[in-house]
Amino acid sequence: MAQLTFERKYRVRGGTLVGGDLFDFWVGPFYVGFFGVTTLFFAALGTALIFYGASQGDTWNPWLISIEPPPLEYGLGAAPLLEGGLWQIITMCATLAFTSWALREVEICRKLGIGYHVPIAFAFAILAYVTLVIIRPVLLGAWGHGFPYGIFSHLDWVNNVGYTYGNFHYNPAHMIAVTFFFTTCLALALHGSLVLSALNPEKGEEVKTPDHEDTYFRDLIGYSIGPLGIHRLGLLLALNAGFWSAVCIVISGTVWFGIWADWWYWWVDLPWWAGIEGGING
Ligand code: UQ2
Repeated sequence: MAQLTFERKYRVRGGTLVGGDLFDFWVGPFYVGFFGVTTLFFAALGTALIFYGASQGDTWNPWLISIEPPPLEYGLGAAPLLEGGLWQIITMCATLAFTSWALREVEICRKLGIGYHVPIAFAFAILAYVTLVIIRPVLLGAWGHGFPYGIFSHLDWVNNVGYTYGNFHYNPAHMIAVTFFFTTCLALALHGSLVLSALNPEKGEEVKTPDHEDTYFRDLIGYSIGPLGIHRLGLLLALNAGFWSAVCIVISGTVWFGIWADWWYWWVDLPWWAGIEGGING
């Protein structure tokens, strides 16, 4: 069936978490629902506040516009609008918009009777953001530890936080996260290329079956993870990339305060090579 004809078939009532039938309708191709309304509301309010904040700043250069979090002195208190208060409200709007979007995904899953894989995956992305602007600032005792909402300014923030802890590349959770990001790229490159090689033949040629895909990797490395397995693997890799990113930042300044390179002295300091000749402790 063509997209535009089968869509109607799946427009079933119910599955809503909130609001019953009240918002259970579509606008064009879009399902609305209670959380469609809240997504739109918080996204629009947050965006409007970003523009208001920009109008109160000293530039309209899109690279330089920045909505700053409050100075550290405000701790976890509410700040005046133009001294980080806007950042606080925008952060709330963003978090509620993202969460609403995830719950709208849940409602659509329920309508269709499919698994919750997509909202669960999105929840990891939300977790990464919330870790940066809520969880870690709360643990450190000041909203000022959140990152500023600007293109260059957030890059400066990453740079400065990185050097505060020496060099993030020595952060073990950062290492794990980066490894997952790269492995995710490897898996998607393998998967995307393999599927296209079989499903997108030259003119006049026939589409090949999943058997061809399995056989390709059996021939190459003696193992195929399978057409379902590759998607499980891909999801696992991607979720871990986001998760370990959140771990990497939340442990910086909460469980480890110094430079990350020093963390590795646990290895150098292992008792069984204390005093080895020529060694660092020798
Ligand atoms: C596969 C398979 C697919 C795939 C890919 C593989 C038919 C269409 C890419 C091969 C993947 C393997 C062997 C796992 C690689 C491991 C890592 C950590 C990247 O077998 O089934 O389905 O797309």
